[in-house]
Amino acid sequence: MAGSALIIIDVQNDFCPGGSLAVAGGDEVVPVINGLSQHFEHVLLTQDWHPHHHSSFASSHPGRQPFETVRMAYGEQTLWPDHCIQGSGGAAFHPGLNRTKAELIIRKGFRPAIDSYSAFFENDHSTPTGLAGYLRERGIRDITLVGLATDFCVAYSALDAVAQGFATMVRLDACRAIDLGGSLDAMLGRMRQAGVTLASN
Ligand code: VGL
Ligand code: ZN
Repeated sequence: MAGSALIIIDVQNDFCPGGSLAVAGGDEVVPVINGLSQHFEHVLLTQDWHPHHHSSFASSHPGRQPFETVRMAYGEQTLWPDHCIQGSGGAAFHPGLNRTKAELIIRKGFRPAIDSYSAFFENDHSTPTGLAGYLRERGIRDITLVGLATDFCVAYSALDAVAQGFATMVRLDACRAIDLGGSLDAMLGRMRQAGVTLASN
């Protein structure tokens, strides 16, 4: 489709089976996304890219466990197992993901004190990644989001995308969820409410 972009969120080894923050069936999205890529004029990737001792890691908070929540300067933050360490194999894209067509890789989560789920803004909801400007300057108005995880990085990217005025679709068949304490249903509801088109094929 002309003027439209496929944005592939965090299809990285650590989010796939065997990885440190494995999403159930995470690797199953790879062939689906490879097929979809053929139909888009623009293909972009995001890559979760944390320094060692990142503040979103439970290991950086003595006495805290992964999947607990802490209060940070910018609000509530879920604590995660160490994952997607810059330059590590876990941070690499799934080897089966076809990246030949990708025009841009947006890295996020590289600031030690702040996490970034969304491809557009960090978790303070005000520090931009530059993606909105890139898309606008290239004349891209329609975006389709796929990847990992549905209820975190995909969902927050989709919410920011509609708020930034992009026509936004999430292809759920090309996403898999973490589903932490009902987060999948909650985020599907928020996306629907915000005007994100949720599609399954
Ligand atoms: C993600 C948790 C922590 C994601 C990234 O890609 O959805 N989730 N970092
Ligand atoms: Zn992360």
